[in-house]
Amino acid sequence: MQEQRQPIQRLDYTPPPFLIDRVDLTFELEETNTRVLSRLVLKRNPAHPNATAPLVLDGEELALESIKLDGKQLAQDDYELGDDTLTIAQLPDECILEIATRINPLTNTTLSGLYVSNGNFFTQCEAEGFRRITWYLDRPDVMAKFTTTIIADKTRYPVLLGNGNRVDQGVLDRNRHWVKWVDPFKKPSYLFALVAGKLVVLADRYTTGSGKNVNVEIWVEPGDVEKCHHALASAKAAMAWDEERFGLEYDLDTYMIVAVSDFNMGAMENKGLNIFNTKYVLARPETATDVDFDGIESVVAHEYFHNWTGNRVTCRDWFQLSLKEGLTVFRDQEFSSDIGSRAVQRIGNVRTLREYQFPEDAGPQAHPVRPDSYLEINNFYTATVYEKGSEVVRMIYTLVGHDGFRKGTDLYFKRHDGQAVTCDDFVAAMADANDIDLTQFKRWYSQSGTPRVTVEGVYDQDAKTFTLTVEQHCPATPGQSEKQPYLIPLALGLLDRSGAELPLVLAGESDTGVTSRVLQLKQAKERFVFTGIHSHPVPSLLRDFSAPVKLDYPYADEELVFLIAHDSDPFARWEAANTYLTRLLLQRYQQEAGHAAAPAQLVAAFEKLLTQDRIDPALVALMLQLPSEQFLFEALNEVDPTRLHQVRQALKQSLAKELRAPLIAVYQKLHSTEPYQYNAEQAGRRSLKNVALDYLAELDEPRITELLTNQYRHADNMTDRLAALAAFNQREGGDQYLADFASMWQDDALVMDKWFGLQALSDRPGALARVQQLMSHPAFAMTNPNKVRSLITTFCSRNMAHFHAVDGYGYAFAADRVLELDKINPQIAARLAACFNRWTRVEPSRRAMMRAELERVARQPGLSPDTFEIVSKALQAGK
Ligand code: B3K
Ligand code: ZN
Repeated sequence: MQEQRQPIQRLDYTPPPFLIDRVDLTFELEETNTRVLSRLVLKRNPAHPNATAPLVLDGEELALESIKLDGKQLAQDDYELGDDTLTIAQLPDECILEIATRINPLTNTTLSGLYVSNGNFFTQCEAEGFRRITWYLDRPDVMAKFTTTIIADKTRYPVLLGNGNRVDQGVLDRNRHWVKWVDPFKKPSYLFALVAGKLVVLADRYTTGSGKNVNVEIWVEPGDVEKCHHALASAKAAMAWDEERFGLEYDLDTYMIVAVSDFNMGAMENKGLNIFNTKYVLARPETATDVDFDGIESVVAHEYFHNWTGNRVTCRDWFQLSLKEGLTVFRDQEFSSDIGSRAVQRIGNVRTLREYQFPEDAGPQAHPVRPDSYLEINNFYTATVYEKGSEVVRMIYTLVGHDGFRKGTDLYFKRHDGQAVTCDDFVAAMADANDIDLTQFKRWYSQSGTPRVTVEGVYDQDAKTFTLTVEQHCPATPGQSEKQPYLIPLALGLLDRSGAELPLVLAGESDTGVTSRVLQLKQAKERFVFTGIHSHPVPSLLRDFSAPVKLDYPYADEELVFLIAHDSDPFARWEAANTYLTRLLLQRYQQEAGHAAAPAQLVAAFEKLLTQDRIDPALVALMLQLPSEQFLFEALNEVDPTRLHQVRQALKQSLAKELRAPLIAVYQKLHSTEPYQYNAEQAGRRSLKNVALDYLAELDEPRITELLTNQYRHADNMTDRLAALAAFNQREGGDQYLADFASMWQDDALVMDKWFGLQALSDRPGALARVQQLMSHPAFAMTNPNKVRSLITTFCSRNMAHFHAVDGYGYAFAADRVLELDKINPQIAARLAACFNRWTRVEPSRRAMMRAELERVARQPGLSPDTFEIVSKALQAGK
């Protein structure tokens, strides 16, 4: 392995030596040679320990043209140019620096900094992209007021957008024009943005509660305007919701969203000028699925909510990332719950957490919600910081209640508006506003790993008591061998054998009639005695998933089936089904009994779900789905992923056979001819219908093929068409439908991403060869992250059977792609490299092959810090 830079440590934080009051930027845009003029108004920071410290500016891939200090040109020995730094030792306490820099946006394939996509200019500065634009104190605790003047060719770049409000514009010689933008709010450099090019707009107005008129604008490439209505409506809904729920109004004259097809992630909350991946903006019923519509709604809301949680109050340093991300995810989840189905939203969020965050917390990259060190901060935009971070905020919400939480956020904004703060400041506002002590709770920010909560219940017939003994334990994680007990909110209920909810009265309390309550676990082991219980109850535990833990209770199968039918908490009801199915699949895997028929008890429970009318179809759809292979994998050791896949597949087939009639009946009942609309109700019915179809597609009968063909041909929307195509994708003879689909949608990049993604998930023999072949398809490009994610990352992280094929070709393919991408776009390469993270958990022969590939990647000279950090930590796990 090679020399790499030193990790950054959280405890090494020191305030910046200088503060920047103002930044005036002028861009002369040229594809290969853009000139950036930056005028910085600097002053020494009294909070810095050394009053004569030099100014060290960050910069990467910049060509320095000139520097002026207070109007005077600096000579070469007045400053020092390092690898990625520009140091000026002798500076007055207050001064103005003017720096001229040249950059090449066209060759910037990292998509960080200023780059070109489809002939237009875009920026991405979070976390450390601004230093790829100009020399700067590129850290979030330096907050300055920015102006941006953009100069560019009028014909090629008719639209010039920046942060804040447009204040002036004009024309220049050589067919050029300019626009000046002023952002009245101080901000860190990571929120800077600029867009220039041939774009068109869908615009509307929104009037805030206090009467301010805001222009809401969505900017896209010509031809895409008709696909922006859902994003626009989502933005307006988010604006109204944030006023209503959190008392937070928008603060500029214009709120802009710009869509770009080359983008490293989902979207970015730049002040007043959010930049989005096209995937989270563009949708029409014919091109986007219900899942896409839902994703657009929540990502638009998420970025909009950052205006307060992230922008007005920002992070002191990048270790505090969850301060804005965990909180903003919590806010977008609440938004989606309020405008759609809370239960469906909650179950979806828990599934995501378990599929992405639990493995992270159990693997080589495990880190606390507030990490302690990093090599490359871009590797820490993780499920732990985002999703577990949101669960941590949600636990505070559960502990202080709805109104208490609002008191806490009100105090947080009152104290910290315009500041760069820490997770401690957020927790302190919550604790102070509610007069509670959250000291123990804060271990959720500092300890990594998923706690395991083991519960036992003992019923005492004579005393009429039910005693729960609860133990918590958090496994060791890299760098953390010992853990302290957490404060865990455990929501629960008790059901009697008729399904009635029992009043929950702890020994020594009087009956208040509550039938669902939250216990606060604080110790490694504790006991709770419920009184007045007249028969042996069935406990309903961790209702609404009240804490991000793994819970064990020795349920009998019959008790789980009982909870599936009776639990009043929708999450717990779904969880009962999930627990039952997980247990069954794991047993079959372990006993090599993969081909046994589905148990009668399960068939009966599913049949009941399919034939009843009481439960929301969306919930039934969720309950009928088998746990994913990723989720099952985590519960096993020395895993043979191929066998795991086969066992799951066999159960699915057996259920399809046993439930053929009720599945067809449900399918027919829900298959409607009413025109497509995206709303929770219709989407719920479509999801149950398509889950039924997915089971039925396991049956090799002409009748089913006909169902699939009809749905594929006659669907008026992408949700249904893609569901049918997904089934064909796994069947012999499906290729003609894949070809038909491609010829219909070859010009729609986002639809082609779905097509690539389906084939990456194929079960059929030769899946890897197909993926390799598709890499030369005209619609594929290694430089486009959406394409790489759809085809390559999907194959390597979700096609368990083929990625883990015994011949090891899947591993070699993944390593080759990591190395290839590392030269193009290190952030995307590092994300892909994470497909090796669980290598120590597979059976020995695959383990050896995965290790060899990881070592091959790690040996590569010139590897980026991004990829190096992921593979070196993965290899550490084997030591
Ligand atoms: N804050 C951005 C993510 C930036 C990722 C940088 N590698 C999007 C979001 O979380 O809203
Ligand atoms: Zn975010």
